[in-house]
Amino acid sequence: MRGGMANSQPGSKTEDGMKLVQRKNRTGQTKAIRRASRTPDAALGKAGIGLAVALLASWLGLGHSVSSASTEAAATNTPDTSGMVLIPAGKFWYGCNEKLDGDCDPDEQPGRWIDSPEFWIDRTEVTVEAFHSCAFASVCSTAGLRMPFWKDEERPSWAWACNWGKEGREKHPINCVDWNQARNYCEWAGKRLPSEEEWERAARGTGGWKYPWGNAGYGEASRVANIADETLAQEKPRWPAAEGYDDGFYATAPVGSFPAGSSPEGALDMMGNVWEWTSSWSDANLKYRVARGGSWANGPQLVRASNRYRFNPAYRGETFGFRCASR
Ligand SMILES: [Ca+2]
Ligand SMILES: [Ca+2]
Repeated sequence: MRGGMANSQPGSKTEDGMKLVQRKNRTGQTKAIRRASRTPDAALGKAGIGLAVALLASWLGLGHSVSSASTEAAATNTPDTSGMVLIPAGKFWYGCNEKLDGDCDPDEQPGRWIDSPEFWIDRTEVTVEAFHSCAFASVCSTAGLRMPFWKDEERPSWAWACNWGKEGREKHPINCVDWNQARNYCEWAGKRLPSEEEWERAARGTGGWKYPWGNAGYGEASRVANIADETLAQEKPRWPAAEGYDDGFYATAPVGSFPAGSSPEGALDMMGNVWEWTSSWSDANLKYRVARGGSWANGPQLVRASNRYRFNPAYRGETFGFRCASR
């Protein structure tokens, strides 16, 4: 089983994310379901806001007042659908399509037709630039955005992959972001996180495609998504990258870099780049949130429209990001 985090080594059982059920990997090892003990600790609070402002001022080299920024925030709570795509209401195939997908996990089965209401979803993952606007408005906390955190530890060796504050990554997805930070951003934007059902509908259309663009696999289609590819494999030869597929990006790519990977309604990067937090709990105990879509650090087995993964909502992975939805 490949971990959701770049830190996880291929074939190890040390991934921070947890698949919803046990299954065997390609070498016959049984995936372990671990129980994470940490609770979300990055919820927005007064201290977080203060830190956010301080970090932001440092990042910008500016000294804007909080009061004026707060006024700006108050005016920014009506969803702007110009950067969104409309997903029409109707039935769609949800979960594994066994006719064409041999990589399905048990938690994707059984596939079935379900109803979906009309909704809007962001065309792309939320960018560093967009998140910055929320932080500048003193609404979004920037706590920890420069440091991956998972398995109850900070991961400084992967801090380079966190996009916040890195010159030239303004159009990249905000990552190293926990679930609460994602939810707070969407609320500030007058939106919300999508449910995993909505996310899957937006990713694959109605007819049970394996990917947003259809059923052609990586290497068969053109450059369709940023996943673990030949570019990554040049640096990490042991990584479970897609053989024969080169998207040109080692880590995250600017959002919208793969128009050939568009969903039927025009959503981009539903596959890869960063995992996307959803509003859905993965379990009755309300411990884990479901993330979808895989990332730049994952090989083809995990980067499919019906694949599901669960994460401790406190984790801030360099492979985690999000997009928002709205009705
Ligand atoms: Ca890549
Ligand atoms: Ca994505």
